[in-house]
Amino acid sequence: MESLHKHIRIAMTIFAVLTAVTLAWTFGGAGSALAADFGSASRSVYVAHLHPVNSKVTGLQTSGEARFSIVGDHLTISLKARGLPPNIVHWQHFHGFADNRAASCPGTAADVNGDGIIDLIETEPAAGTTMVPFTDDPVAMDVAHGTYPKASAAGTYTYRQIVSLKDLTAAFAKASNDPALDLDRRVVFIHGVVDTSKLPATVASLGPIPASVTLPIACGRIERVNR
Ligand SMILES: [Cu+2]
Repeated sequence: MESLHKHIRIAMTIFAVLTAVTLAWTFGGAGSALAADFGSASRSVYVAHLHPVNSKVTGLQTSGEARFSIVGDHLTISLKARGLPPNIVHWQHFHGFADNRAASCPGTAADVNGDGIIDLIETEPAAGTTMVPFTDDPVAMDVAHGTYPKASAAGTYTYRQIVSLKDLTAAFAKASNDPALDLDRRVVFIHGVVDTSKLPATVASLGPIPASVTLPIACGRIERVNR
């Protein structure tokens, strides 16, 4: 009996060791396969270099870079900006045309009423309309009440959100009646000047929203780049 028990113990030990080896091999192998998959997973990257708009109003050269990185269903939206009117919240979105015309940033000719300022409404012939807001929850598509970044006292901010591409595309399709984000046909705008800015009455805005909130201060066309 004693000897049988000993045999069973030995057999169980061998089984346990083999199991551990098999598990290590399986998971190690799976880990490597996952790492290989991740490394080779196609990544699409889109970038917009933002240039100043209405620098006569801000007295600043607002600039920045917006980046859209897609891996699988994850879209990472990041935006770094500097030369912003400090200590205020800045609306930021991509704008474009639902009919898929390519949007572009407005030039000085966009100032059709000649008041020296390119207001939001004057950007529309070149850039289309407000589409996706870069808030703390872009999928909510809440342009007017979403939470946007606030510039530091030094006039900078860094924004970063990771969203489900599928969810954002669905929310966008519903809001814009456009089935695809088509990032490389859009432009990114940053808006907002201090509310004490003396804007003439000719500066138009969206409905009841003050022109100081919607005034464009930087724009950049989104382009697809390699990695
Ligand atoms: Cu906008």
